[in-house]
Amino acid sequence: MKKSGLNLSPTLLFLLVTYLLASCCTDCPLDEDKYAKKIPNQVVIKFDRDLKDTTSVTTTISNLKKNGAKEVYKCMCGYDLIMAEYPDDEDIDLEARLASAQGDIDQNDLGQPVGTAFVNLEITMEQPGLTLDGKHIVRERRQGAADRIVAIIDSGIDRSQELGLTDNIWINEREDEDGQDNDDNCLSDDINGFDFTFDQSANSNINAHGTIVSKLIVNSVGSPNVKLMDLKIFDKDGNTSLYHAVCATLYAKSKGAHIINMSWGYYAKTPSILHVEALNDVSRTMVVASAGNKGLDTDVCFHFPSGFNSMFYGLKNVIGVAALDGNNNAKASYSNYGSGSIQLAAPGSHTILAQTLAATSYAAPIVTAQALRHMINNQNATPYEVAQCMKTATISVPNLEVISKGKLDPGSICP
Ligand SMILES: [Ca+2]
Ligand SMILES: [Ca+2]
Repeated sequence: MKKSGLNLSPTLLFLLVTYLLASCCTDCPLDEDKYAKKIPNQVVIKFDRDLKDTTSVTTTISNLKKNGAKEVYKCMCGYDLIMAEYPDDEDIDLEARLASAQGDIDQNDLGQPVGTAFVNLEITMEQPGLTLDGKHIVRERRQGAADRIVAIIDSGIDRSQELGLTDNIWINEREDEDGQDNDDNCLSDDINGFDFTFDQSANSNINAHGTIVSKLIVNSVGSPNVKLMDLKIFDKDGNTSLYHAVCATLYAKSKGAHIINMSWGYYAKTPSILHVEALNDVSRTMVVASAGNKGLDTDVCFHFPSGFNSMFYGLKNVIGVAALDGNNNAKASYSNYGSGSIQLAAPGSHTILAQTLAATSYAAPIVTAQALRHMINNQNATPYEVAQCMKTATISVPNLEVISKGKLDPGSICP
């Protein structure tokens, strides 16, 4: 099998990219305040070993609390991320806090820190969508070998019967609805997925964005073999953090998702290496990400995760998706684009749940749906193979400034 992912270590690549960007002459017209902001009172720590090493973790959490952290959150067991939150009104220089957190990490036998500290970033959804509220856990159906799992990292999925998604909800068969963690991943009742922002069972959806994304996928594929894993990270106002997005990404990997749909993103001069490493960690999973809706060239105004497939980052499992206009013959005026950063375009205008909506958020699910069709039709195809095929199996569109120079081909056969 062809090897995916990076040849350089993510850290080396990040340093190289940072150097290249700093020495370049990019001129993005975006206001600085539109870039993802650091969350000043939060530090994310990535261990060099997973959290099953309880002695080290317990010591570290205890050290962090002794040194001023008001709360320490664990991503989940089996992975290596925690987030320390400090009092809101604490006025500490961020770099000093990072150094302090790093210094507090338990030392290994060589006297070296056993982890790395990162800033956390705010992520705000560009298209919050309408309001829904569905509190239903689906636990009746059982999965089959032909099923293909798509993780919806978004604002939650409404599982009200009338929305018609219940047959397509993924079920964690090792978890019961009993308030306990039955499958030993340190998350209680993660039956259909998990709500990482509120650290609870994913059973509510206040912001309809994730439901619309899910409905577009299910309607487009029309197969009971599509299973939606509900990984909720956004609150009702469309806000989350990179830490929650990374935790959800790692969860999708841990439960065998074939595709991750990310109909969101953030602008940054350079992305967090924490994010680069997380997507490199899921290099065998296909990631479909929306390009963003500011009509910008993301070759100069960098947008992530949609831009991670660019030559700078080279994460080949990622497909960035621009939106076509209502006629599907040209890029929509609102859609971001990039000859070196966004892979292809797909229909972005849809009438769904009695609303006419247009955004790159709703173009990405059309690509995800096509990938699911390929994987259901060809059970031997790996997500990575399907992703590589779909990147170039496009229909050419004049003047379309994306890597493939084309739009999604609904008649393509991949791989
Ligand atoms: Ca669990
Ligand atoms: Ca349980």
